[in-house]
Amino acid sequence: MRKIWKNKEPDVNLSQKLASELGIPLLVAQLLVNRRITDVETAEEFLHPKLSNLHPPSEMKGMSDAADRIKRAVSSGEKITIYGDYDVDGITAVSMLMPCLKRLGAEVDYYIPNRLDEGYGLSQDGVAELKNNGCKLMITVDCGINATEAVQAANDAGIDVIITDHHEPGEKLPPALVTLDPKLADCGYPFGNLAGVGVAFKLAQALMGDEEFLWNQLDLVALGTIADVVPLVGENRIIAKYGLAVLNKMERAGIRALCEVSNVKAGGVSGGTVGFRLGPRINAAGRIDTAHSAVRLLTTDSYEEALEIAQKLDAVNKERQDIEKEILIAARRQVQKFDLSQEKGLVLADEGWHPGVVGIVASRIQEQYYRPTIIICLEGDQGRGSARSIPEFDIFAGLKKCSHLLEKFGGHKAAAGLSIAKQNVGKFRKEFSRVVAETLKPDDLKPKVLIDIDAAMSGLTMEVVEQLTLLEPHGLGNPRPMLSLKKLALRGVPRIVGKTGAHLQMTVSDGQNSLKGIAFYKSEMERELYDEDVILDLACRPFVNLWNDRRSVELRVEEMVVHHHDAPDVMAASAEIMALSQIKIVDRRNIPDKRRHLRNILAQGEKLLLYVRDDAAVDQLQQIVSKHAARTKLGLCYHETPAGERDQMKEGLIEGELDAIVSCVPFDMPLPGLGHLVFCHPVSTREHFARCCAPAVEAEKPVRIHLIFNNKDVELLTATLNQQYPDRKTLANIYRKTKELFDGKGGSPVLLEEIAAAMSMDGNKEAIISNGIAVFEEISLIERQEMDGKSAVSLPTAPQEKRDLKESQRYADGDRIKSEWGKFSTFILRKTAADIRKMLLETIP
Ligand SMILES: [Mn+2]
Repeated sequence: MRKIWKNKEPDVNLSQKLASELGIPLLVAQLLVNRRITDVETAEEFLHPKLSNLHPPSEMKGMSDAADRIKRAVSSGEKITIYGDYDVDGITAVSMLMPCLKRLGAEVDYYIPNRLDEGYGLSQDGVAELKNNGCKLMITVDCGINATEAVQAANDAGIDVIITDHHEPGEKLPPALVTLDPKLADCGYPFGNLAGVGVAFKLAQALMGDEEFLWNQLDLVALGTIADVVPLVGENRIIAKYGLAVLNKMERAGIRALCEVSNVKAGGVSGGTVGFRLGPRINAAGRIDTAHSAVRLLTTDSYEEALEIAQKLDAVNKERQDIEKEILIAARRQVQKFDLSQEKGLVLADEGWHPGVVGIVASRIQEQYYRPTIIICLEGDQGRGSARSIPEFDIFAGLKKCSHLLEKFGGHKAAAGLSIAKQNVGKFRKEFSRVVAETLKPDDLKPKVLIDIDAAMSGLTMEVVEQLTLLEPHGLGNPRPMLSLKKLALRGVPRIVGKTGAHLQMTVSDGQNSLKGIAFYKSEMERELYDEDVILDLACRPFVNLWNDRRSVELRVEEMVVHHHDAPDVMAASAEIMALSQIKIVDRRNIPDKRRHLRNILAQGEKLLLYVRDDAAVDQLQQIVSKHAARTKLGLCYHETPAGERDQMKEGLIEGELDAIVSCVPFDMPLPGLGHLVFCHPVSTREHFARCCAPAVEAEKPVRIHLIFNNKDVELLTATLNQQYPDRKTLANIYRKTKELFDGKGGSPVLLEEIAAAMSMDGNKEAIISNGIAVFEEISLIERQEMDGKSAVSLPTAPQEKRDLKESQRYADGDRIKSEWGKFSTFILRKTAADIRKMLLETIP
C-alpha cells in the first residue's frame, strides 16, 4: 500500500533560536521542536538526561505511608508478598522490588497469576492463596487499581494492601491501605507516564535512598518501561537511558543469558532490542508457560541456571511465534475474502485461536491493512477478542458504540479487549465496520509516514548525524527521526543483499554528495530501479556506520518513491538516434544473484531475447527457465540452427507463440514488441555486441538491455575463445602428434580420440583438437573423414609445400577476435552503462 507522507514542518525560527542558544546543529534543534521541546532548559534535560533529575519519590501521594508500613513489616518480621502481573512490566517489577526488600531484611515472596487459569490482574483466588501462605502485607505491582473486590477480600483475610499501579483508576478506588498511582487525580506527582515497574521503582527509591544497589536495578526498570510501551519522555527517558547502560554492562546473569539466546552482543542493547528481542522472550513465559521462570531468570546469580531458563524461554517464544504465524495466515485468509472497500473495520473470528497471541496478530493485521482490527477466539458459545487500532480511530469509543452487542470490553484509544457471545459476532462485525466507516475519512485508511524534516543531503555531515544519537533512546513519544530526501539520482547499480536476498543496497546522489543506503525487505523494488536515470524520493533515517574501523554516514531507507522520466531525449536529432536513445541499459554486472534477476525479468511477462555464451549454455538456460517459469515458451537458437528456423522463431516471438528466444549467436533481425534483451554472458567483440543489440534498435518501444554477466563469465569467455581458436603453439603440437601417430600406423587414418589420448593439455581436449584440425583442413594439411561413425584424420601422402597458418580464415578470425576481446573484455566489464550506450550509438550502423 502506497503510504501518505506527512510532514511535520517544524517552526524554523524557533529551531534556529534553540540551535544557537544550545550550540547544536539546526537539524537536531528542529527534531527537538518536533518533539515539543522548545526551551533551553527542557532541551538540556532532554539531550543530557541525569539521574539527579529523577523526581523525589516523596512527591507521590501516599509514598511515605507506604514506606512506613513496609518498614514496620520488616522490623516485625511480617511476611510480605509482591503481587505482580505476567507481562514484562509486572515480571520486571517483581524481580526488581523483591531483592530491594530482601536487602532491607524483609521476609518477602511474590505471586504472579497464571494467565490461562486466572487471567489478568489481582484476583480473589490469588488473595486466597496469599492468605494460606501467611502473608500479612501485599504490595501489588502493575495491577490492582481496579480490583476492589480482591482488595476487600485481602482486608477481610487480615492482609494489608499497598497498591502500586500505573493504570487508569475507575470511579471508586479499592479499599487499600495505600494506593500509589500517578494516574490518580490527586496524586500530585509531576510525571504521569511511569510504567508499573517505574512506580515500583519509586517505592524502592523511597525505601532505599540513592544507593548504588538501586541504580543497578535500572536495567530491569528500563526493560519493563520500554516493553510496556509507555512514552519515553521525562522520567521514563532517564530510566531508559541509564537502564540501557546497565543492560549493556550485562552484569546480571539473566540478562547475559537472555542476550546470549537472543543473539544480542554486549553493548548492542537498544530500545529496539528490548522491544523486539528481550521483551518477547520474557513475555513468552507468561503467555504460554508460567511467569515464574522469568522471575527466576532475572533474579538468579547463577549464569548456568539463567542460561537454562533463557533457552527454555527462547524455545517457548519460538513456539509462540509459530502459533502466531499460523493464526496470522488464517486471519489474512479471512481478510482476503472481504471487500475492503466496504469493510473499513476488520473483525476476524475463529475457533481454536490461542488467546495468548491474538493481540499480536491483531497488531500485524492492523499494520498490514491499515484498518482498526479485532481478532476474536471462539470457544463454545463465547468469544474473547483483542482490538488494535490505527491512530486515526479511537477503538475504545468505537466499541462503546457497539456495546449492546458485547458482554464486556475495556481498553483505550489504541488497544482494547472484549468478550462477546458467539451468536453476536456476525452482527458485531457489521456494526463495528459501520461505526468505523462513519467515523473515518478515506485518507484516514491510508498508512502514513511521518516525516520530521525535508532535509538536504549536504546537511547530513558526520558531525550532525553523530549528534542525532543524543536523541536516543527512541520509543513512543520520541520516535527515531525520519527525514525525507528528494530528487535523488542513483549512483551505480543497486545490489540485492542479505542471506535470503531480501534487502536492497544502493548509492544515491543529489548531484554533489552521495550516500550509501540500505532498504530492508525492499529487494522486490529492484525492478523499479532498472533505469539508471530514475529519480528517487526517500524517507530515511541517517546513521553512522562503522565498518573496518571506518565511519561513514549512511541511510536506512524506510520508504522509496521512484519517478521515471519517460520524456524522449530532445537533443537527439534523427528518428533513428531517437530509437537508440530509448535503449535503457540495466546495469547488473556482477549481481550476486543472477538467477533472481532473471526470474524478475521473466515475471514481467514481456518478450525476451536472452544471449548466452555457447550451445551448452543454451540448454542450461532452458533448464533454469523451465524450473522457475515453466509456462514460458522458449525458442532455442544454436550455432548451427539454420536460417529458416531462426526466421520461424522470429515470427513465433512476434505472433506471441513464443515468449522468449535463447541464443548463442547474434539474432540480428527486427523483433517488434521486444521488451528485454539480456546478456547472460558477455560477447567477444564490439561488432558482435552491436549486432546482438540490433533487435532493440528496431523495436517499437524502448527495450531494456540487461547486462548480468560477471567477472567469472569474462574469464570463461577467454577460456572458450582459446578453445575455439587454438593458438599457434597448440596447433603445432596437435600437428606433430597427429603426424607421429599417422606415421606410426603406417599411414592409416588416426581417430581423433587417439590423438586426444596421446596429448595432455588444459581445457576440453577433444574440442581444442577438433577446432585445430578444422584449421589444418582449411589449408589442406590434414583431411578429415568418418571411420565407423567416429571422426578420424589422415595426412596427404604427396609431399606438401610449407603452408602459413594465416592462410586459414578460421585461424585469422580467431587471431583477430582474441586480440579484440583482450581490449573489449575490459571495456564491457569496467565501463559505465552510459559509456556502453554511447558505444552502441556509435557502432550500430
Ligand atoms: Mn504495565
